[in-house]
Amino acid sequence: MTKSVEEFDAVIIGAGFAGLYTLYRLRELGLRCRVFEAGEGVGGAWYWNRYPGARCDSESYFYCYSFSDEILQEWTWSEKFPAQPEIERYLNFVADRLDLRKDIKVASRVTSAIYDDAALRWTVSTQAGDKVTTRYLVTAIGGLTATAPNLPDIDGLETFEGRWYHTGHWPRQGVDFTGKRVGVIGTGSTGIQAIPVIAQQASELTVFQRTPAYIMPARNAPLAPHEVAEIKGRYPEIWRKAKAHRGGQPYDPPTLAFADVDECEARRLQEEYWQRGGLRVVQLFNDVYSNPQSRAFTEAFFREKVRQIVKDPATAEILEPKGYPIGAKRIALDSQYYETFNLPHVHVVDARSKPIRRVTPAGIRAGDRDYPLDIIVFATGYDAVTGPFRAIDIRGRDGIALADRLAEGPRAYLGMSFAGFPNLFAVSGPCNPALSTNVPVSIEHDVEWIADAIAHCEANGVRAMEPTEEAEDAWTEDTQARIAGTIFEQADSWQFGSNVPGKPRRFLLWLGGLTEFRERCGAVARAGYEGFRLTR
Ligand code: N01
Repeated sequence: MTKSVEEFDAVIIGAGFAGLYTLYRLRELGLRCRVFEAGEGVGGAWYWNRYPGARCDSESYFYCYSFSDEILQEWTWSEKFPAQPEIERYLNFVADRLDLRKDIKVASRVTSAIYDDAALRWTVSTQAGDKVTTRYLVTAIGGLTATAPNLPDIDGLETFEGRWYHTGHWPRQGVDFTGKRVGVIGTGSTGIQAIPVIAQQASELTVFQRTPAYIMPARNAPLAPHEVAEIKGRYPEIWRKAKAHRGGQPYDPPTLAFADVDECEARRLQEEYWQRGGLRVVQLFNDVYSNPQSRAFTEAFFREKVRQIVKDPATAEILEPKGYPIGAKRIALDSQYYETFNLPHVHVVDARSKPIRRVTPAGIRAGDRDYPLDIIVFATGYDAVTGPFRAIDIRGRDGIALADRLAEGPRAYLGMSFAGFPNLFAVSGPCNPALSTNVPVSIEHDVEWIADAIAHCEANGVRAMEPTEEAEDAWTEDTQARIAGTIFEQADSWQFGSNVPGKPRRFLLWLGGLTEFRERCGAVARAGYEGFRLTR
């Protein structure tokens, strides 16, 4: 007897910030939903990213959902910058509070989603053996995830006699570095968070740095009860500001230009911001990215800070950010990163002048030296944005493979839909601003827009909705056009896909900012879903 295939109105892939909220909104529409999640619990990126020191660079009070007053009032953040376990606990709290678990199947990695042109339905299969059909398919798979790590193809890794880990796929039970000689490859946001924590246990820590990052002190601290009460009391204002901000943050845009103050005052202000900590240090001047003088001043300030903190001049010189403009790669927040290099057992290798040649059974060979290691940590990032889509076999009308379409570079309409893939919606897909913003605010926007689009289909007898090729082409071209002349062109980064050998150098994010994005998507909906083909 053949097993009957379960039918859903909506299948959602992923149970992180995006998937949980999508489930909530689509259930509110009365749809029968199923979430498939690869991890053994909810959390998405915050389930997998449990490497030492994993923490959010956005402040906790606005790195969360805004849609529920009850959740905002009932949940209390303990720190200014929340660590991974607390964010994972928060997402579990939300899942329980909204009774979401009954529609979530964990430990079920989606392997394929195949569209049936005749039935206008998707068939979704998982590694756990599920096979279901659905009318709507929503991907909530994130853009920087364990499904698509960037693991450099370094000769000899298979011969290594120690253990190695990628930060995006960290063992749940943790890793004990006590007494171990550890090598960390990569000094992006992740490496910068992990290195000071690993250094506390390791007997010897060697950091292989190819490009020095621009780094600001987080100055993380516990949140006092009076601060929590003050935040909870002004949430309406916080969200009004965040949603009117191009980066989804509740900050006033900087009004000061570099030329407004003399150099002495500029230094005083910069120092004040540095002492306060957080990403705002770089937001002192409104022309830091556009005025070469403003930029040069800010970059020099950062380099001077490294020389002040790091005692050994040769080490400081390697760590000083240089070679590309500030902001062209993501700026990182640290807790004791530079100070860590003052410890006698911590060393940095300039992997630009002494490239990693191979992994040997005993460690890493870089330049003409061998570094004996017990553990190698790859903090080498992700095959971002298109990688997670390409990891699933998604086939649309006429069997076209999304992986093939995205192999040539990012493309999508409104960063949320693909021509040839009816009723498939992507939260924070390619050509979307989300990863250049405070992500939960972007996610809420996308989920609400998608839920409205689905409600429109349900109310108007629309059986299938997909963007036209022309609309997708125009949005994709606009995504690339917005990069021209910006500082982003002057660095290799995951945003460009240039961190992954062979990946086309095409910008993955739409840079218009969240406010313009909100207006553009709203206008499309108000015009009866302009740019979409609606099949009744
Ligand atoms: O990855 P990255 P990440 N040999 O790609 C180096 C988000 N995030 O995981 O710059 C030697 O930024 C590479 O060197 P280079 C955030 O959006 C958020 O750190 O290519 N080195 C670089 O130093 C972030 O931007 C939070 O020259 C190699 C590093 O590895 C994104 O995730 C916290 C190499 C990779 O840096 C990715 O950050 C953490 C090789 N073969 C991360 N290959 C939050 O706060 C790569 N590298 C929410």
